[in-house]
Amino acid sequence: MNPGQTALRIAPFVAPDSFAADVVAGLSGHPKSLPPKYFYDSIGSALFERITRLPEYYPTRSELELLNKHAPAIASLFPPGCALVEFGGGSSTKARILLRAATSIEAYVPVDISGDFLQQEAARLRRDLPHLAVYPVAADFTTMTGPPAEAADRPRAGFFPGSTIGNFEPREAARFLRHAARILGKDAVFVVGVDLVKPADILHRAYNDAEGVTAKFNLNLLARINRELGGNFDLDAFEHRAFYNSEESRIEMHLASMKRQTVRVCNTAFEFGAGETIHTENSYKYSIQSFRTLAQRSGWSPLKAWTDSRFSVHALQADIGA
Ligand code: AVI
Repeated sequence: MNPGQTALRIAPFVAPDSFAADVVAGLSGHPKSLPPKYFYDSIGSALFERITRLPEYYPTRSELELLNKHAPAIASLFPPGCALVEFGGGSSTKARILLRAATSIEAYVPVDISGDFLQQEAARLRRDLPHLAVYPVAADFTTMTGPPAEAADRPRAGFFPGSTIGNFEPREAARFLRHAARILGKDAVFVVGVDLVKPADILHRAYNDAEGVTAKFNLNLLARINRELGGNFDLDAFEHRAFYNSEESRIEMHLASMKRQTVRVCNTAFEFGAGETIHTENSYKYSIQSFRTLAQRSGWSPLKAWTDSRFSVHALQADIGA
């Protein structure tokens, strides 16, 4: 997920036995779709890592620059003695920027489904920042019911970088923000990275890179179905498509069938027409104001936003308690 690190962005929402059921349900739908959380097996995570370094994919670079530039201002918002809870914090590259800048942070609590990777990162952090208490929590943060025990007695700040919130439908994003407000508690500060609406050609290039890495990332979903569920997708008979849907303010990714064909997965036959697509991902883009409005409807008051006109980092304050 972050440049300079081994890619291990394991999706935070995957129950191991639901893959087959989700694939069959998604391919049975009209239109066909697959949940984007399944992009992130080890191959998909490595491909995503390559995406973050592509010249056309600006979000990761923009966010790192914003965090580096504004870390002291962001750090000044955190309450003394707080625990920083990172939602999906498998890799701590971005959190480290805040952890180094904010002496107010005494504990770091990354919550991620990928337990092994969390432990490795925690060990590295303990070595690099010996004053910091590091409590990795292997859990699905979307279903976590309260603050992690390790952070329960401290004031809390939250961190959700990467514009991962853009991969939620707006209604799910609102639900997640309310959920985070309950977990972090009254008056908590929440730092959220959000990609901005911008001219379609810049967005188009970011999701249709010249090297074809995003295409490989998208097609890996079909390869994963073949590997893990014994599917027989012919990868040469599907094509990556990504375009900006301006009415919905989102990049849509699809896999288009290049011909009429039948594919078998889990003993079920799925018919594809020529040109029919599987919708694999939405990546919503917000303006500063549209994200603030979403946050305000979801239990948060906007404190400040930093932007380079491509990407934004928002600081929010919780106005509802746990
Ligand atoms: C993880 N997420 C914020 C990325 C995005 O830009 O929506 C996933 C991605 N899909 C294609 N390229 C990158």
